[in-house]
Amino acid sequence: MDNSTRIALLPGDGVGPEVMDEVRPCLAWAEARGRRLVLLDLPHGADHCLATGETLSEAVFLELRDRCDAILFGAVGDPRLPDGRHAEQILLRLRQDLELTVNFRPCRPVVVGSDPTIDIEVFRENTEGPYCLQGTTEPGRAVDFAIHTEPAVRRLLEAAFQRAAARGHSLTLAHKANVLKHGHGLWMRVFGDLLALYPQVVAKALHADALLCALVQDPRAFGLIAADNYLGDLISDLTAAYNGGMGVAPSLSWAPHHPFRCNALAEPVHGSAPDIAGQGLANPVGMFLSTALLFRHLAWEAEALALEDAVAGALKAGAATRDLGGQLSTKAMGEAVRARLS
Ligand code: GGG
Repeated sequence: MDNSTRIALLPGDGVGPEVMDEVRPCLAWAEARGRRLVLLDLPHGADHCLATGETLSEAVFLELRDRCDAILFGAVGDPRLPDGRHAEQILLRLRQDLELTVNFRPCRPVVVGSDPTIDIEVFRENTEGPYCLQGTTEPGRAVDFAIHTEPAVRRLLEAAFQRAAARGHSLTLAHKANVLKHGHGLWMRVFGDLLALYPQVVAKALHADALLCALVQDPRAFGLIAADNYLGDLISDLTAAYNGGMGVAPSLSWAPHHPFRCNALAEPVHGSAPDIAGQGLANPVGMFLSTALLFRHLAWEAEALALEDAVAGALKAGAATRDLGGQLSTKAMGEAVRARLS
């Protein structure tokens, strides 16, 4: 039986293909080190949708779900498709239908000038909340529903408690249960259940607005932060600012209950950035660090560490794209990182 790891590459839109091109050689590098890999390159995104009318067919979705182990994703979003439906039907569908509840967004600063003592990990629920894609627009009235289900909330919080226990870190739940009584009331109840099961974890719940103020004032006071889809999205963009901004931030999504063969999607936190696409201005670091998270998920710890060290080494030596105050192109930044991979 073929025991290769099958990874689907979905570069997507805007700067997605540019940053994806920089990590492709890292997959070849992992193979050269003895990892058995089969790659599946997929064109899905705005160009493909405009050319064929297809976003993500059922056949492709099933191929991903049942015959791949993981997805490496670039970015999605294109001004030619302003209603964002293709983004919903590709990225949000993958997160939801693969049940990738946990979106892990670490912030461990390595950019020159950032504070290396910050060590925050955001656990964002990835499939529900107001991003459930259900709502209506009527004349003079618009409604977005937010759905929170106990299995997803419990899965996300259990993963966060387990990680906090393993790392000896504090855990803070971001919520607005004072106004979102139903949905965030459920989060508070499940959080309370788990508090009793993990007495070793120093955990508290904070109103998200107060949490954001405290996070700006003293980021070192935070360890893990757990949040629903919406709050987690916002909080993790703020934490990205502690390490050079959106171009550097990585993420990995997975399903702790392992419902399907495909159980991981790695993608940089940044979107498609159409304003700078195709100009060699994108920072590939978020994509490199997301690839490292995927390597770790596959239990390729040596490769994950080597890639993270290569990124840290390149940044420390002064390699920087424009968003970090440097002059390097996407490609030159990629080369600076890869040159440190042994
Ligand atoms: N690589 C992340 C990305 O492409 N984001 C675009 C997007 O539509 N994001 C929605 C979300 O992250 O919830």
